[in-house]
Amino acid sequence: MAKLNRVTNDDTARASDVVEVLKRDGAVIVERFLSDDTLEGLRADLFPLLAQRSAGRDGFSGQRTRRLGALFAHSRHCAEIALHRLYLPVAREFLTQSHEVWIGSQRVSLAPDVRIGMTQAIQIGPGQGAQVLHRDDNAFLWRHPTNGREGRVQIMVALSDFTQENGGTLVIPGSHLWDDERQPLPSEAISTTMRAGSALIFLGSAFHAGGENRTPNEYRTGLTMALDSSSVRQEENMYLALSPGLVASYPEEIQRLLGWSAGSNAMGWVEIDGQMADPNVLLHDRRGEISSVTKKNHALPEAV
Ligand SMILES: O=C(O)CCC(=O)C(=O)O
Ligand SMILES: [Fe+2]
Repeated sequence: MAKLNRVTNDDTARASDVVEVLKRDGAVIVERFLSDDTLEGLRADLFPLLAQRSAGRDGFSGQRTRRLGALFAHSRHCAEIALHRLYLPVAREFLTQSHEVWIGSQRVSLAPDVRIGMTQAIQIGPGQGAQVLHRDDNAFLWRHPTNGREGRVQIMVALSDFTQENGGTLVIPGSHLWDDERQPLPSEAISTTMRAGSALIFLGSAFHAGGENRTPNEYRTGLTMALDSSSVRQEENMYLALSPGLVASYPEEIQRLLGWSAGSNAMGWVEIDGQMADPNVLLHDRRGEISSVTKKNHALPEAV
């Protein structure tokens, strides 16, 4: 395949269109993903902070690449990306598949929720060489082929134009279907070319890398975010990156996506008055409303 497939974010585009391409290719470009106002807002919030960051200290991070994390602390527009109608429902489709398990004598169906696993603005500077091809779900030691059970659906939103010359993300379409023995080759990768405001969505199992920036003075800036299954630990430590007060200032859906939730598979509970409780109540000082996650979510038998 010589190029990545595209879906345009217009009135007719549906999440299922994005899912279909992702299942087949492992990656898809969504054109006009952001409104012009959101794009301008993100650039105004993040570019001055990126300018103050040092470049990476190792080859993978990129010695001519600047990175900025904790993005929900730096731009409230991140919420629009996480909740986007062509991203969150797409991620849910891949990440929230149910599993049948035995709990005592009961056959119970458990499904993970979605969490924001990491956020990062990445600015690739002139002279930066290509990053090595990798899978982002390596962080979870995920096995491949995944047979459709993905751990991550990642997005790379272009905050500047992405070109073949300035380091547009390299992707190997179809590599999400490969096993763990097959080595990725640079000759198999193609560049993501897209206008600022468009986005590349790719599965955690797809091989990709930051591209080489061969321009004399052009910076390539992208905002990446991961939506992960709540059955894995978040890669970025959100509980240290974001203060509880800041998280509380976002809508409850974002609070839960950021990890302030025990979710449906009881990952992340906190003990309150002897109960394994949903931590979301601590953000709002609603301790009186605690509910035990084991009772609520697992429908456990009364006595085991
Ligand atoms: O900057 C990019 O295009 C991709 C970077 C990347 O894949 C990573 O740092 O894991
Ligand atoms: Fe990556």
